[in-house]
Amino acid sequence: MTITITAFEKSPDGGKGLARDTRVRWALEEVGQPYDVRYVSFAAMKQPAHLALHPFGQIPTYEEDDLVLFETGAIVFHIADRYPGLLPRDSAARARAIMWMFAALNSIEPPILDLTIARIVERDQPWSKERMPLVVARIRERLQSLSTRLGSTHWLDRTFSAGDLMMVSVLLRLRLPGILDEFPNLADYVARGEARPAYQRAFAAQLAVNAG
Ligand code: GTB
Repeated sequence: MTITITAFEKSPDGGKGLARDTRVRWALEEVGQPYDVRYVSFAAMKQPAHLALHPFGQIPTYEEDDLVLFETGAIVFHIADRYPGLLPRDSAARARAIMWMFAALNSIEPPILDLTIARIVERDQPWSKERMPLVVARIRERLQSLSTRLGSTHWLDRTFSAGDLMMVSVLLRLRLPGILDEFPNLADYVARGEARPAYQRAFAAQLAVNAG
């Protein structure tokens, strides 16, 4: 059984690990599964061969025997479900870890994505400057709630899980705009995630391709 994922031929972030293949690499490293990577250009992503794997013409995708998946939530959940290491055995704790995965993707990532859109796609719109404080305020509101819930604990629900993997992956994007540092316990939480050997291996693997 070979696992193959797709990733940018050259990520626009130059190897900061912000493209979404990093979270899939991280999950595979956590569970100790080797994987191959097929690198695709922006043009190739919109061609029929890739669209057959990913209807929206994006990365990452995940192939394992006959199974083809897209959407990092589904991919990381599949990895966590199939291989031990990312979901607790206790069924209530497992349900909570899955809840945190959804929280990362449904409640935290959307306002963060909105900021990316505001800063890049909508930058030249006449209303862009005026809208920005609202966009940032929505992120701060969510981070404040998350920060309060996390408190001084290391992980969202006692032990590291796929929920933390997804939450850290989502929060990482806020380091550059400086918003993450406004919440010291969240900044420490992200640093704890990044310090994990599995994350380090995932980061190094994508850096080797994207640096420069
Ligand atoms: N919901 C999907 C998932 O979670 O899998 C979203 C997938 C997605 O947005 N993929 C992006 C993509 O393929 C790459 S990760 N974009 C190309 C396209 O749509 O044509 C998003 C991303 C890209 C670049 C940076 N960066 O350079 O900092 C960060 C994140």
